[in-house]
Amino acid sequence: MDNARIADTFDHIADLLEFTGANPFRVRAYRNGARTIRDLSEPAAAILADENRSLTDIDGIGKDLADKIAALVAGEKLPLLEELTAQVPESVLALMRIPGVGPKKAAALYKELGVKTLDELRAACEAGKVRGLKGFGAKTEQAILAGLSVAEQSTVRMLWADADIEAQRVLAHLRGAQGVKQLEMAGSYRRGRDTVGDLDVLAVADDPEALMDRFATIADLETVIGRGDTKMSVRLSTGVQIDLRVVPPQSFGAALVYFTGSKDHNIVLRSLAKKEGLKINEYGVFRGEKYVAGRTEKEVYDTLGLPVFPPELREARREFDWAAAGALPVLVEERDIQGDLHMHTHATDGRASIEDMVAAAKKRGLKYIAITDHSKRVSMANGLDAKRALAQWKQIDRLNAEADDGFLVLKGIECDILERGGMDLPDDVLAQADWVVASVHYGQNQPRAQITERILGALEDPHVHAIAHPTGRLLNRRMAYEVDLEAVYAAARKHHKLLELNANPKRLDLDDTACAAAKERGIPIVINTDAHSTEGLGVMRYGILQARRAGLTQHDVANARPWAKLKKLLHK
Ligand code: DGT
Ligand code: CA
Ligand code: CA
Ligand code: ZN
Repeated sequence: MDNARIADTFDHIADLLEFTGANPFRVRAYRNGARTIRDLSEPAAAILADENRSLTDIDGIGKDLADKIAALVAGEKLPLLEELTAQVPESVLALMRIPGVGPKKAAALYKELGVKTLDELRAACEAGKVRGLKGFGAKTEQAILAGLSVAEQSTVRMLWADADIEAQRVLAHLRGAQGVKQLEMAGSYRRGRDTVGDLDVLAVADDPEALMDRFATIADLETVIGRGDTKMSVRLSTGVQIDLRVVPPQSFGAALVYFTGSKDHNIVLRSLAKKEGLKINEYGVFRGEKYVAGRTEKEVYDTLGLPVFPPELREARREFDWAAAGALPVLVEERDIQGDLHMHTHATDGRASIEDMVAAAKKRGLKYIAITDHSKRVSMANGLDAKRALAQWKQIDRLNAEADDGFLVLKGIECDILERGGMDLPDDVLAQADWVVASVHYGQNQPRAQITERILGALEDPHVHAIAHPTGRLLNRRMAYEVDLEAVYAAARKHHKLLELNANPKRLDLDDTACAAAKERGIPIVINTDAHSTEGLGVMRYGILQARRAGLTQHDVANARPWAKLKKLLHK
């Protein structure tokens, strides 16, 4: 069992324990264990296999957890998990995963109202029964209803980052078949959508049967949903569905265009083709019955006098206008990024030291970073008060003074925007930072006007430089809070502030359409990783994908320039 699955198992145990009303310390031990294992930089199995090392050497892993990890790695079942599973009805598990519910509230709903299923939960909310429970209230009831809608969608769409792991595995596996000439992932995965419904693979192969036989041997296969002469669909045990299509070489480009989509992009293509007296489908471009093109995407787009659109732009948003004007943007790339301006260290809820983060950032080719630990309001993460922030910045001053390679560490902070409005740290402290990102972490259920006011207040604050994860969404888990983004754009523009595209694959916030709107209004976007470990710096690419979908160029991305130039974007 790999680290991610071990961590999921521990999280699951914690949920079940919490549901059954177990000791909170025991619950927390499993949650912390899950986090530790998830962030481990090597497989737990490797540590177990090394007789000179022990899992208990890792902070937060005691004997009990270590034994359970060993059992899981050995493929054994955990008696504790079996026991808990027997106590908790299956359908109740789905209740706990509703954004805004969680194990404790699920237990109350189950015990007090007898709610066992999502349908019963919706009915109870709609009947106004939930608001009467201790610790719930009308607002919670509203939040649960909203969460139910998120949950209904989230059962089918995976995060792009998770889809990527499966996509790479599928491609690697299929490449092992004899006579594969071309292989490409299409669909929403190729377009870089923040979430992906299913994977669509296209292939050219000498022997389609051999390729499909190979497909049937992929690890974690649950069922073959269907198989024909040139098409096969499977479902993996993770629930991921994959469609494979084998096409003749002269159709590969046409099929790639067709199955990359989006559907709306294809509709525009077909109507443009019609105007030229052409017909375009997944087999090729035709004039009457005569095949004219289809071997490559370029051949297909050439027949319509169009450029080969980067897949990220194929959403029938602006791409055809841009092409008509000969002004297709040159999209930002990860190698354009010079700095990363949002990350945490072990001073708060990160796992690495400043020095570790600097070394990892240099390895990634960055020229500067900002250390932005949490401010004190985030007590759960041991947020910094004024004294600790100032001490950390002194340490950064020393690091910069010792540096001989021009790498710059900025004195930063992720300062909370308080529930009542205003910043979590005093002006004279913030004034000493090089870089301040402001965030809403608490009071996310406040009314739209109130949350908007808080964010506008931060944008007006002369010490704040950017708003982090401006809508607070967590994909598949929590919807964006209510906020008037038009007002936020207007204030950001007026006060020369930046808006973040948080690259964490669970956030991707601002999303692609909001980034495009910000660009139109002249607001630079800063793409940050919000890393909580050295590995966390690797999520930059997910942010880049969304920036590309927004049509952002190198110029539109603030941190695709040296710090000295970025500073000029900011009004001091
Ligand atoms: P997903 O899987 O929901 O994240 O989104 P897609 O875009 O991957 O959609 P999917 O898997 O249903 O189909 C893949 C592509 O195939 C889609 O982007 C465009 C093309 N396609 C599928 N069905 C149709 C259709 O009825 N008409 C047209 N024009 N294209 C289609
Ligand atoms: Ca798809
Ligand atoms: Ca599909
Ligand atoms: Zn952060």
